[in-house]
Amino acid sequence: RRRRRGASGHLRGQRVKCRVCRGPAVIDLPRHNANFCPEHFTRFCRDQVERAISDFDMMQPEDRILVAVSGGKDSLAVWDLLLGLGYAADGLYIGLGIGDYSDTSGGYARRFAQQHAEPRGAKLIEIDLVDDYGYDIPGGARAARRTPCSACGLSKRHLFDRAALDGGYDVLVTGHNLDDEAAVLFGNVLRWQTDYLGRQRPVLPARDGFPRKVKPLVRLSERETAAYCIVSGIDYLVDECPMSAGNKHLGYKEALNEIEVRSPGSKADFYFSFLRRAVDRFAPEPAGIDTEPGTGDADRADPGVLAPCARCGSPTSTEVCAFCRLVERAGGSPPDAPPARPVTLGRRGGPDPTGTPSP
Ligand code: Q46
Ligand code: ZN
Ligand code: ZN
Repeated sequence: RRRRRGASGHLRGQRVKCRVCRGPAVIDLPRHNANFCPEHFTRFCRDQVERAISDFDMMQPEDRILVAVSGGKDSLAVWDLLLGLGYAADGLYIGLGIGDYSDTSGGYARRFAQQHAEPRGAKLIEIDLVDDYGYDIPGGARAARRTPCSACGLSKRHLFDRAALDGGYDVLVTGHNLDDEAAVLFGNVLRWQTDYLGRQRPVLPARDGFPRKVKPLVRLSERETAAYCIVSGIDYLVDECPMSAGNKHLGYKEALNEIEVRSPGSKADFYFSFLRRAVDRFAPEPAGIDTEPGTGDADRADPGVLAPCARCGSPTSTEVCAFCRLVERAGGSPPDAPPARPVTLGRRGGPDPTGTPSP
C-alpha cells in the first residue's frame, strides 16, 4: 500500500520508523525500501556520496576541490556533503545576468558560504559575467544566435574549467544527481547519440587544458538532495531558471518519474546498468565537448587537434575558442587575457580514452 507523502517526501499522518534506530522517520525511500529519521537520512546521503566517490575513484582525501555552485539544492548539498566528509572544497558561483533569478541565486550561494562553508575553512569564489566580461546570458545568446542554455552552458563550462585550472584545484565537482544523469541518458538513447553515450560517465579524467570533473551525487535523486538540504538546515533556491521552461531535459525527467512511481528503482537501474553493461560499447568522442543539464545542447567543437586559444589560452580546435567568440559577439571583453598556455591538471592527467559529458 502506497503511503501518503508530503511535497518534500516527509511522511504525514502515519507513524513510520527509521530503519536504523526505529525513531520517527521523516522520509521514505521506496527505491531502497527504507525510511529514515533526519540523522540517519543524513548518514545515508553521506554514505551514498562516499560510495560514489570510491566506486568511481573520483577523488583522493588530499585533493583540492572546486564545487560549481548555483544556489540550488544539488550544488549546495554536494558542497556540504564534501565538507562533511572532510574534503577541502571551495565553491565557485557564476553570476549569469539572468535578471532576478541570478540576484536571488547568488544570495543563496553567499549565505550558504557564510553559514556552512567559511566556518569549515572553505571559501566562495565569484565570477560575474556582466561585471567581469561585459555581457549577460540573454544578451550573449541573442548576439551569438544561440539558445540561452547553449550560451550559458558554453560560458559555464569555460569559466569553471578555467577557474579550476588557474586556482590549482585537482577536481571540479558538479551537482548532477541521479535524475539528471538518467534524463540525459534517456535523451541520448531516444536519439541514439552514440558519441555522447560513450562519454556519459560520472568521472571525466583531467587532460591537457581540462580539469578532472566528477559527479558525486549520482547515487542520490533530486528528491533526496532536496530532503538533505531541508534536514540539514540549508536554504536553497527552489525556483527553476526562467530560461529552462519547456526544455526537453525536464520532459525526460517527468517521463522517468512516472516510471519510477510505478516501479521504484527503475531510474537507478537504467543508469547504473548502462554504466556496468553498455557504456563501453560506445566509442568515446574526442576531448573538449560537453553538454549541460537542461540544455540538450552541445558545444560541438571540431574534434581535431587542440591548441591554445589565441585570446585566452584555453584548449580549442579553432584559432579563437567558442567562449572568446561569444564574448566578442556579445560586445564584452575578458578581464585580462591570460597567457596562452595549455595546462595539465591532477595526477591522473593525460589523454582521456573514456571522456564523459556533463549532462
Ligand atoms: S542556468 Fe543556464 Fe540552466 Fe538557465 S540558462 Fe539554461 S543552462 S536553464 S542548468
Ligand atoms: Zn534513525
Ligand atoms: Zn578563448
